[in-house]
Amino acid sequence: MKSKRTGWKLLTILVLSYAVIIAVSVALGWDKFIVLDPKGPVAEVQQKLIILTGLICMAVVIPVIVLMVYIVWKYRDTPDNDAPYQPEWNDSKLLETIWWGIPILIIIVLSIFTARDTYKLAKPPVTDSNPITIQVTSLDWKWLFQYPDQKIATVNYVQIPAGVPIRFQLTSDAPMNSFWIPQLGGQEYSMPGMAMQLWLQADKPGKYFGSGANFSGRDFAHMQFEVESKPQAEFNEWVKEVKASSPELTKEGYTQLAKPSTAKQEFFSSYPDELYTEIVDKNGGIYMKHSDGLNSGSYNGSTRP
Ligand SMILES: [Cu+2]
Repeated sequence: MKSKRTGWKLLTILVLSYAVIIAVSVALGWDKFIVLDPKGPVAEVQQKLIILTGLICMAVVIPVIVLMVYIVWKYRDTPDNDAPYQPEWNDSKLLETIWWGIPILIIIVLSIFTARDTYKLAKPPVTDSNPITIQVTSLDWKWLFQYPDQKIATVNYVQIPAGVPIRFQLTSDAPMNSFWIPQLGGQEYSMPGMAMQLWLQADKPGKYFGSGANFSGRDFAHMQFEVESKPQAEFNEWVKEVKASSPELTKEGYTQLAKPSTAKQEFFSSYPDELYTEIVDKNGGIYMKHSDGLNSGSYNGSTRP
């Protein structure tokens, strides 16, 4: 009798603790779940997919938890328990069908929606504006951004025009990392010798958090960058200002920058031509291009920027 009461006490404490943890994190930190606070079309599609996946998973999680409690209670070891005892029972076509059928259905539904969105997001978001390209290199332990159309470069800061699709090209001149701006969309790997492509867009002006999402050594935790989305006119002004007031990034300057260290935000009025392709080529020179659909991924270097 005594152990039974202890069991209930333990269960009550457990349930209450979970309730407190959930209540506190919702009250204090709901707005910090930036993955669920999309600010552009790519992140919006992905948020819907995350929510759909979460809801479908509930079709498994909730029955499993309910059944677990029910079975523990029903077959509990007390003298007056009249639950059937069937040691020879070993087969049920009905149960087999249920517990294989539900997961198969879930996988089919998730595959359809995931494939649909993956193909959709490999293409630029649909807008009236022309996309711009930004070339991103992850270094030990900082991010370099080059603007091939504007011919400026920045470190740990990237400004983008609002409402314009951005074609990020990603590579690494250090251990691989992962480029992530949670409110604009999911992460994509940056790898030495390979140029990956990631379309993102911010709908409105604003500041967004960006970071490396793949461990890459000692100061990995400092590989954060600021993303600022501005109206097109202000973006153009900013480009002019950087061109007028910032130093050049020279070859020597890049060599210094690439050395392992952390960095503050930096701005450069120009950079060596072909710096990006040299970084990709010296490590292998593979250019992935997804903009015409997934099948055009290329391993032969024929789809250079
Ligand atoms: Cu790769």
